Amino acid sequence: MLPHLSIRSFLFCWLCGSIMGFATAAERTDSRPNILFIIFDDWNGSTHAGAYGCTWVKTPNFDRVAREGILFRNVFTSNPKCSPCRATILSGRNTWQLNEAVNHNGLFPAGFEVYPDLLEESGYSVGLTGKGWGPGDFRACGRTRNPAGPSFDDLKIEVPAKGINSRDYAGNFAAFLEQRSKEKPFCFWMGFHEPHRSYEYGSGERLGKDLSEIDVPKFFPDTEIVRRDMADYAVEVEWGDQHIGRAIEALSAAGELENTVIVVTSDHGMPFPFVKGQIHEDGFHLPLAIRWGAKVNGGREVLDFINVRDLAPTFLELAGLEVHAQMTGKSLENILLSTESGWIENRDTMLVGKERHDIGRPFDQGFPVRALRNKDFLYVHNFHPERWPAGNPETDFGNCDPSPTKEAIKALGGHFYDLSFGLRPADELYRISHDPQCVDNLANDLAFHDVMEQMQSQMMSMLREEGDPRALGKPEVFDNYHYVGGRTKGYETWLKKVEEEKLKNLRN
Ligand SMILES: [Ca+2]
Repeated sequence: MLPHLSIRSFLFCWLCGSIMGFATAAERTDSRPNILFIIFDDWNGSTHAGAYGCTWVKTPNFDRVAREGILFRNVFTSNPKCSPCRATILSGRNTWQLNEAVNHNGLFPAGFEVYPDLLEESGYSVGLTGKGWGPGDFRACGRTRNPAGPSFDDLKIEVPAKGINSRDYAGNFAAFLEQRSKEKPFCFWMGFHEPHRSYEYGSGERLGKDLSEIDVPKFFPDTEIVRRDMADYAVEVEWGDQHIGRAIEALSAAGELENTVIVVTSDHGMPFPFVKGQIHEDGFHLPLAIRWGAKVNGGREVLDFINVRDLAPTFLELAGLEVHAQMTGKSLENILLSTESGWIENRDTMLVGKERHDIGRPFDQGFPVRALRNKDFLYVHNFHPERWPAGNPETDFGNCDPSPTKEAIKALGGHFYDLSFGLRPADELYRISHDPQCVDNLANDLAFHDVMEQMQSQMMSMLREEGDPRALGKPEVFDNYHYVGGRTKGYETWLKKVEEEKLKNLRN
């Protein structure tokens, strides 16, 4: 469906063009804002950025975007893993509203509209460098290109760094700026591969990180191995941050900085046990900074709860389009154009969840969870507490990336092992205002019984309204969706054993 300009947005664009578009007006007939969307892969940015108070990860360019624009304090992914989070960003829907795209390493159904396509249809030039939507298969359902945008070959644009593993994001973006159609606004997706693993062991110290400055969270043992692993992660974050700076320089050189909405975020928390892929605050709480020249009053901090599904509706509205009817997120336009800080629209409740991530359980089972976060608490419901949250021990906890920290915790056992790899109860309740790292489960504390009951009921009611099959008595759909990723070494042999055991028990 071709989107249409609303009258209000048309006037807004015309005014923007009249007031601000002089730098590019000579070449541009369409003065709608450009959109540069920058996404890190596995960055725990809401704690590991200078703008949020971190001293051992240096992010001067993210901090600049925040300082000259807005720093968002409460931003969440609907599902803390690469493909489902990115599917939410692109489609403006929560992951349980996306059929197969709810799962990691699954398919991206053709029936869901994504904002890069809608902007392109309305006259934008679109482009993509680095990691878009994935891992998964977008072709199986009839798509011919990554939902995050076309390749440079499709665009016939020559760039300095080609291929899926290209790390010269800013160089590629500068080439895009140079060779794109200059009459049109653009929408560009810059997807860093950092700080996803793997890392060069000891690179943090080699590049000057002082291990004594690392802030080790409560859910890890405070050891040299963990500190070194976190220092190595920090230098990967800093690589991405440099590319934010270079992208801003390229925009400035092209005369497009004033009229570009720059958005910087991440898909979920760091690739360490207890965090990536897990429903804990560090897993799903994201960084977000948005700069838009003089249009957005700088130096502001917003406390409203933002879901990454709010981005697609925002981009459409800023481009003067109606928000697509499929999108369940809510545009941030009013928040961006407000001059206030703090709570602006009193958005103070958020749903989070997951189904299947990486395999490591028998019969491709996921670890289904739904959670509700409000100002003070996080309530988590694990629908299958008998399953292993990070994957089965027999397949080396396949939903947790291999790392020195993972090995250290496995070797140590005990409390830290249980936190990262052990079975979890059906219900968890964390008082985020007192326990932001989610290490003290209050679900069995009678003092919080009423809070938990109220949140449980509110969560299920919200999920039913959203049409979540998990809340509507049809949970079987999720584990039946295709899995297109690889399996842990030894999985097939182990699965055979599990099946033999099952048959034996049936005969007995
Ligand atoms: Ca990721």
